[in-house]
Amino acid sequence: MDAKKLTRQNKIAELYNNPIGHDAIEKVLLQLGISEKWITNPIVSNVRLKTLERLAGKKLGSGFFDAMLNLVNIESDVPTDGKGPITETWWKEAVIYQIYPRSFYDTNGDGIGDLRGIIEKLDYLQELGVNAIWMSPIYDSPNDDNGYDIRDYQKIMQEFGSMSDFDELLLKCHERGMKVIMDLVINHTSDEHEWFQNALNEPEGEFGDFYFLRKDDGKEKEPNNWTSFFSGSAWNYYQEKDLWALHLFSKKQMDLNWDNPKVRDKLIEMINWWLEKGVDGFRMDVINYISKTEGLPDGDETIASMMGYAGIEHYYYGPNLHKYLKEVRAKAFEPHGAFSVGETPGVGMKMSQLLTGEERKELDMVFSFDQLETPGHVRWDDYEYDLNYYKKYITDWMLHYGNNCWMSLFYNNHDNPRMASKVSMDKQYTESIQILLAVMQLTLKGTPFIFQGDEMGLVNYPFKSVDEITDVETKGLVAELRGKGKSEEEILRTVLAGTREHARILLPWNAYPADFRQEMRQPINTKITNIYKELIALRRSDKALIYGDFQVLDDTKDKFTYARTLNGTTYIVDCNLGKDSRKAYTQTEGFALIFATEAKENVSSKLAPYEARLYKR
Ligand code: ISL
Ligand code: CA
Repeated sequence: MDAKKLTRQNKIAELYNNPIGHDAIEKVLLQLGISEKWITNPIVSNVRLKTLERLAGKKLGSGFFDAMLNLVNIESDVPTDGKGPITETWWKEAVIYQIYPRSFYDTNGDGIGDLRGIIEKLDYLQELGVNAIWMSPIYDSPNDDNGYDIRDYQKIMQEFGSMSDFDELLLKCHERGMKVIMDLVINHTSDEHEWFQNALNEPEGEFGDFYFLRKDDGKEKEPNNWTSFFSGSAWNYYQEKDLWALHLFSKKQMDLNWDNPKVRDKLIEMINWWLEKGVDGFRMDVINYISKTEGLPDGDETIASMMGYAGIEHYYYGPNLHKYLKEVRAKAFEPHGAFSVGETPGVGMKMSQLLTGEERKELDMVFSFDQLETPGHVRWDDYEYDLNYYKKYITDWMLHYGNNCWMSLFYNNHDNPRMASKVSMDKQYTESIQILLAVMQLTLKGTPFIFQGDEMGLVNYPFKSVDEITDVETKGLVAELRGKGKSEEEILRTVLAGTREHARILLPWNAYPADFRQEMRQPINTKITNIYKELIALRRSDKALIYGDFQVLDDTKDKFTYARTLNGTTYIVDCNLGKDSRKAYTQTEGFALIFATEAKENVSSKLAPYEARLYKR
């Protein structure tokens, strides 16, 4: 079905009913912390866009409306109803474990995790019960962004080991029935990649058009106003060449020009090379950013101030995104039956349906990030995450995403602080929160992605100073805040709230030499590990927990009680998402209590703070 083209004559309601308009408005509301009730109120929804433009005047500016309409009108498709049967595949049934190799397990004492470390821990992972691993990048890289800046796609990072270590790892995973998912960073390469070096040296040559290189206009001014996610302008100036190059991330992560078919050919060739080695799939880094509006126009200032970054409306759901994804799928993934999960910041549910609908042949799944902060908050805010928001978010997706789409279930990753710490820093609740999160992750509908260390009960690390942090994103932010004259105390608070470094501390395996960065080790909570084992085994033993229907039984404040049902088997999951005790679900006659946060014999008619129980019939 085709989407209707919209103009300023249309009403707010019509914009909101358009799938892309819907997601864009929701994103803005979420960012501003405004309830969607505001937009569905008839007084507001009946207003024509041109009237809103006049009323809002300078506040929104006409560029804002142009940007919204452009975004909406480049999408000609609408999602299907998704009411057909669910197709069964291995990646829907898998429990995937994310490894951040640098901090997973170090076997040679240089302080850096390595491939041999992963090989040595395969028994551990198998015992845990996970049947797929996703490894953050292990390719050759100067490590400006810990491997997300790739210098050579077909070489292993020296600190991590060699290609023969990799081959052994792949083989040993497959011997254990475990799938291997690689990280594919193809929105950008390192500035040290030979393509970029060639492009700089010979801008008129074959590689000149592999990136976004722009001649200076004589004023040493950036070609547009786009900003980088790692602070400052998204353009780097190469004085000796008098050229600017685009980088949405660090100055050493240069955006590839996907509009050049040779770029796509080279990347597809490389992907096929890995697939032929036998890897089972890819997690695709910021894959929704690969197509940019032609001519790279300035970003709208209103959107920039709402979102914190200028230019995103020109690439987060770009004009050729679907086309490029279909091409990669058809020429690489499809012939190998490989799995793909896209990392897609900023993309909402309708956009995700258009990216992952099984009939569309683009991606298998996406990571959508709007669940990670409550409305009105950004990662750097020091606040307590209210799980009632997660309940609302996840319920909406599970009920409306459609049977032709499949969700990823995750709470954190290598880019985020640990969710358990975000919910509460109060130690008396930590363990219960961790158990609660595990119960939900392994009983909700979708594919769970466990982040390394979650199963050990790890929490955020209490950094004492910003100097302890090596991450390029955090360093950029610290410099920016200092420039704005913020106090060191305030800066540390911001960093502690949001830094990615929390997720990147070396895992505290017992086998380290005693003196090795002792101060950073947290004790492993084996109770949590055992609970993960139990729940993973349970999930893998019963398709009701995978494909089963999802139904909400109680979603009053702090309560999240739901059922999963398939072919006569029903599970009831009864959760308390808050700090006060709550009435436990009572309609459990005929059900057996199969899991509880508290010892099973102690369960009462009340759920303790953050308690979770699981029943089966
Ligand atoms: O910068 C953001 C907005 O605050 C993030 O949402 C960002 O877009 C997202 O974290 C992208 O992450 C991925 O690409 C980065 C890399 O540094 C991350 O580690 C990776 O997960 C650049 O490759
Ligand atoms: Ca090492």
